[in-house]
Amino acid sequence: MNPMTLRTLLFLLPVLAFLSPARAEPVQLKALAIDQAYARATAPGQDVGVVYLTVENAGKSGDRLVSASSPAARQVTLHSTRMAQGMSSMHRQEAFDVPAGGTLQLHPDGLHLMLEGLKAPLHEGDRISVTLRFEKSGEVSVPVAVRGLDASMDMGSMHHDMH
Ligand SMILES: [Cu+2]
Repeated sequence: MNPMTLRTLLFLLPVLAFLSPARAEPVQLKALAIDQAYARATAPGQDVGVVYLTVENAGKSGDRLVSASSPAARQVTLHSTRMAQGMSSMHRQEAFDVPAGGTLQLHPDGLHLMLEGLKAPLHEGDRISVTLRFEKSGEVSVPVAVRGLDASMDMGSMHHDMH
């Protein structure tokens, strides 16, 4: 590699890092760091979406995620997914615990935020925002990247009539 190419590369590296959506900084709210927030793209006609994220609690006391909202949806609810007799179903939760020194992890197959009454379909590459409200730490708005349909398990096969 000639020195000119190397210099060009070194110049471009910070730019590329900045452009990469995977390198989004965690959002800090007091002792909580909210990270890896993403939603799944929706199929035409589908008016519900799903959001996953992690909340790391560096503090000495536990907190609870008690509600969420988004300009992209009529309402956002807290859900858990359960398997029973080979069928997965979703159940509404009052709150998600964020243990002291621990991590709340939302993921396919487990806890998630449900976007209900989507105002527009979610397309891969879109960015929406979700506001999270914690019992003690207060509220914060986090950017949520929309990933493709294969970014998580097939939520489309789930029963949404269990709410
Ligand atoms: Cu759900």
